[in-house]
This record gives sequence, C-alpha cells and structure tokens, in this order.
Amino acid sequence: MGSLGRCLARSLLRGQPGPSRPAGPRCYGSAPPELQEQTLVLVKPDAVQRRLVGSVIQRFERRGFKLVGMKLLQANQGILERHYEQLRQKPFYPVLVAYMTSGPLVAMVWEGYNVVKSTRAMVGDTNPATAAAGTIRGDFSMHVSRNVVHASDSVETARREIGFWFQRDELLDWHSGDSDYTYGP
Ligand code: DAT
Ligand code: MG
Repeated sequence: MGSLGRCLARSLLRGQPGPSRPAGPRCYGSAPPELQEQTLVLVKPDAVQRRLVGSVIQRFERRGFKLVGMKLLQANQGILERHYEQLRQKPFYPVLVAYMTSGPLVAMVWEGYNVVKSTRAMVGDTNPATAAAGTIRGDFSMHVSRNVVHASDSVETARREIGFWFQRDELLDWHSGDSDYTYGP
C-alpha cells in the first residue's frame, strides 16, 4: 500500500473505538495545529545579491522545517509600508524602505513546530555585531542595515505578514515524508 493508502486507512481507523492511533507515517490532514505554525522569512536584497539564498534555505531544511511558499519578487513601497508599519517613526525608516525595494528579494513561508520562535533564534539579533555566531545574521552579515533576512517576531505578526506577501493559493498543503523522523507520535 502506498503512503496515500496508508494515510487513508489510518484516518478510517481513527474513527473506530480501540487502542490509540497506530504508529507510522502521519497523514498531513491529521497534523495537529501546533505542527502547522507558519512564519514569514524574507531573504533581503543584500542576500540575493550576495548569492546567499541557498544558504538560508539550507538552514531551514536541515532544521526540519517545511517550505510551504516561496517567490522571488521586487517589493514595492506599498507592501513595505504595511510590512514595516511599526517602524514608520524611526529615523532609518526611509532608508530601510528604499533599500528593501532596491532589488529582488525572496519571500518564503516555513511551517513546523514552534517555527516562529525557532526561526528568530536561528536568525539572531537584529544587529549582526551582537548576533551569535551560528545564527544567520551572525554568520553572514556585519551591519544592521544589511542583515540578510527578516523573520516574523510572533505567531500573530506572522499571520499578518504572510497575508501581505502571499495569496492563500500560493501556500501549498503537502505531506513531508520526513515528518516521522522530525516529530514523535
Ligand atoms: P528585526 O528585523 O530583528 O525584527 P526590527 O523589527 O527592530 O528588527 O527592525 C526591522 C529592520 O529594520 C531590521 O532588520 C533592520 C532595520 N533596522 C533596525 N534598526 C536599524 C538601525 N538602527 N539602522 C538601520 N536599520 C535598522
Ligand atoms: Mg521585526
């Protein structure tokens, strides 16, 4: 029986009384909500210019998170005004928007258990000078104005930001074959 058949069989079994859910591959549709947390990651224009896109993606893949949306685009002022609304009063805001619209960036949505918190830890401090070695900013950048990536800072912010950058039908609902090895029963 293929994995689709096994998933189907399990979801039928789940409806019956008896022992708890059998061990084995988890069916995507049955994944509990905490495994479906999502966050927005932007690979900023400096990182695209420096050919760092693959290195950033590799870190999230290695960690076990699942890529559910990705696109290359040149952002316009409108989307950046919404994305960085909280920073409008900051002195660096005009320069930040000019830089973020200056060239292509890669927008991605990553999914998994505690992905928002884990991603912030993987990205490191806003200022690369204080970002720990081993973090993306700590390994790939020097100055706060060119700190390689953006990552949502809370589950609620992630929900809002994903809505700015992606249409619902641009996010894929797919079963990741390695989930039996990255999550317990
Ligand atoms: P983070 O990206 O870690 O969530 P933030 O939301 O405070 O940090 O700021 C958003 C971005 O603004 C940050 O990634 C880089 C830029 N930025 C922040 N402080 C800055 C500063 N003092 N000078 C220039 N750019 C700055
Ligand atoms: Mg922020």
